[in-house]
Amino acid sequence: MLLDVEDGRIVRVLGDARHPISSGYTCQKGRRAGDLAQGPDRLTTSMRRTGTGTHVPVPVSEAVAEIADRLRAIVDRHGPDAVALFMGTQQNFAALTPPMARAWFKGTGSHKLFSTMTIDQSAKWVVAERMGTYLGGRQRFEDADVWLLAGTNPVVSGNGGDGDGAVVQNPSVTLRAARERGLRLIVVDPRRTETAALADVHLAPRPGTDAVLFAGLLHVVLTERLHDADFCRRFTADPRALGDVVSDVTPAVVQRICGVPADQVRTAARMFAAGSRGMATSGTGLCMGPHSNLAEHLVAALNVVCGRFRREGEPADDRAVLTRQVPARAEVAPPARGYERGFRSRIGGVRAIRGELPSGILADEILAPGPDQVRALIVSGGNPAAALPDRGKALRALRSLDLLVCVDPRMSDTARLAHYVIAPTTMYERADHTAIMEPFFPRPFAQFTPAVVTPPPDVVDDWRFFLDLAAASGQPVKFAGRILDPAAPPTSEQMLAMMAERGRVPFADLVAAPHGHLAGDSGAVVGPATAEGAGHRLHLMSDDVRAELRAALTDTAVTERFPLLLTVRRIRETVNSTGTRVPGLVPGGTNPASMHPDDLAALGVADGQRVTVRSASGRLRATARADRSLSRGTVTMTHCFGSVDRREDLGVNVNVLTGTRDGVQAINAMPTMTAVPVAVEPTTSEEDDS
Ligand SMILES: Nc1nc2c(c(=O)[nH]1)N[C@H]1C(S)=C(S)[C@@H](COP(=O)(O)OP(=O)(O)OC[C@H]3O[C@@H](n4cnc5c(=O)[nH]c(N)nc54)[C@H](O)[C@@H]3O)O[C@H]1N2
Ligand SMILES: Nc1nc2c(c(=O)[nH]1)N[C@H]1C(S)=C(S)[C@@H](COP(=O)(O)OP(=O)(O)OC[C@H]3O[C@@H](n4cnc5c(=O)[nH]c(N)nc54)[C@H](O)[C@@H]3O)O[C@H]1N2
Ligand SMILES: [Mo]
Repeated sequence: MLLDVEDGRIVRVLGDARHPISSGYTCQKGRRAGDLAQGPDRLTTSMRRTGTGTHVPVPVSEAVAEIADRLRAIVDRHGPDAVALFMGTQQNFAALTPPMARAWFKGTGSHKLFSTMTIDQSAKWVVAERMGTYLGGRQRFEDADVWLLAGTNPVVSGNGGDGDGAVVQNPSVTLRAARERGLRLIVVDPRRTETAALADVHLAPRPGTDAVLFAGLLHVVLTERLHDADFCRRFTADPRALGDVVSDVTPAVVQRICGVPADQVRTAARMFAAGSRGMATSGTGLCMGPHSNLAEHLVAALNVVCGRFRREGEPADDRAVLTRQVPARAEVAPPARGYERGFRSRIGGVRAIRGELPSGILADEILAPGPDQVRALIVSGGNPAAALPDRGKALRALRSLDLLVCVDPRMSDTARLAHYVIAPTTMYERADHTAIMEPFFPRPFAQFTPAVVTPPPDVVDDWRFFLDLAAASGQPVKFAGRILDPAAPPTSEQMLAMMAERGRVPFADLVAAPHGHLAGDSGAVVGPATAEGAGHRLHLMSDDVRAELRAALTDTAVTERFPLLLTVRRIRETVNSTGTRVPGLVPGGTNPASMHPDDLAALGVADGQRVTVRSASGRLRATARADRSLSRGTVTMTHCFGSVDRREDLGVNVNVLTGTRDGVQAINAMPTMTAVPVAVEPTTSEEDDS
């Protein structure tokens, strides 16, 4: 990005046309970075909550000392598991924050670690734990001739699931160019999204039925023998078992359950299998659905049976530039089912997966009495008050805490409930580099930037808060292999240099390249299997996966009471709750409930009229909007709007309609946040006033 800074203030933000990755592409949120960093709601000091619930400024050193005292008292009485950390999405946009937040947390001795991964795409973790992982790397977008995107809308989200970084840089231009060079694009989405409009084939399944659809795609690939028999033989344990399980899921069954015409299922399966290279990748539309772990498993299985991975001797994925490159090998890490051994929560016996407890049980961890009940919560770069399912319960839980600390540059919903709000620097006020963004770049690339705007006097870098808190609590902090001395802490630049020590570009080279550094090919290739690894196989089918498919085949989500399905939808102007408060950014200012015009007409509702949306978990009011891109029978609303302060007109929080009881996934306690059964009716004007 190029910034015009006058008198220490950002006056203009532009894309950098000389940038080798972005070529100057920006999104509107990026161009409004000045408003995000220095708008009227930007916190310029940390805050302490008073007895009456208002917040008053507090010097950050005082806040840290008080927080450390209160944490110590809680741990002395209740033990370390009474302390929890919630790591939000924006924590990942500063390279130093995640490792330092984790380092502080490790020193507490608590098991109560939560992040947004488990209300997002933790199904991908479950798949790796149940199926195993191929260690040679995935095929790339740049030389692919087919790609399938399911439940992701990268043209708006810049995401593309766990897809390839090449898809998400300037996504609509990239996808168009790929199609011009011959790539076939298949999109699976109940909405005719901005991405679906670019596709060769758009399958629009009934929301929540993707598992059946992917079972049907696998059926076609396996019965027509379009799979990669060599890859299956060498790297999978049980291709036959998968074939047996999907043998009944014919295109006709898919048509009945998913509403996708049988011939389209065949066309898509053949098109995907006919491609010589290319992956199927999926996003929140699958990972938030009612059978998310199964749907993800079957997407992964499709990639496996089509052999969409790099073989021995092929160039390895070498996008690790500042981080250590892990050698790629043509072998399998077998399924570990690590979640069968992780720390066991007293809430439903759910276990930690990859060291984290699922955020779907966070509110219960706080509310349910028990010896290790969570009483103190530190929130880093997240807004759980807005993001957690079952908004009512989430707010009750956060309000009941003995200590809630929120590190956030704005008074988010969570900050408003917090005892302490720590005001951090924002992105142009701190030095940073791209270590944790590497997988999102299309090519090996790295960039460093110093701070270019002077922060307000009493704000701290996020990482410093965690170091200072550890120091005040008497905990040592280990970073990049050494114990940090809190009395003489390194600068952010020194920390960033330490973090990049095991990379392949010297830090000085990075500093000398203001437009970023293309690292070039490393020359690494996929190596042969080790003696031990040669015996390992991917497991495509197991008893639990088989049982999940049986359940998905008989699921009937819509009922007379809730005849419509609410689906997730992101908009260009906000990233979760970020941007909702920037004046003039969101068209109309709030989040409408969008429906197909014929569905609105059937309900007797006009475009722009107020409606009530009900689910088994709650009800809310919203403004109806006609939207022809939607399939009949679906309603979309964007999440993370609304405010705990009723005087603010910020739309309404859709998590009033989601719950943590019904449709929760086994293993990762992932709630259903898309394909939620709802009913919509016109709101009378008296109702709306109340
Ligand atoms: N119903 C429904 N619920 C959902 C979703 C959905 O689709 N539907 N999506 C889910 C998903 S995928 C996610 S990831 C979660 C999002 O959950 P969260 O990550 O908890 O929510 P965000 O709104 O992204 O919170 C980011 C916070 O970080 C703050 N922030 C910005 N910059 C900085 C910084 O430099 N430092 C610090 N410390 N803070 C900063 C922002 O002001 C904001 O308050 O929501 C989930 N909830
Ligand atoms: N502009 C913007 N960008 C963002 C974010 C943001 O809030 N705004 N959030 C960031 C975050 S935290 C995340 S996790 C990523 C998410 O990135 P994506 O997963 O790409 O998120 P969405 O754009 O909501 O796309 C989800 C798609 O799933 C479709 N869908 C809904 N239900 C179903 C279903 O049952 N089946 C299928 N097949 N599709 C379904 C929706 O119609 C929608 O088009 O985006 C990131 N990028
Ligand atoms: Mo997310």
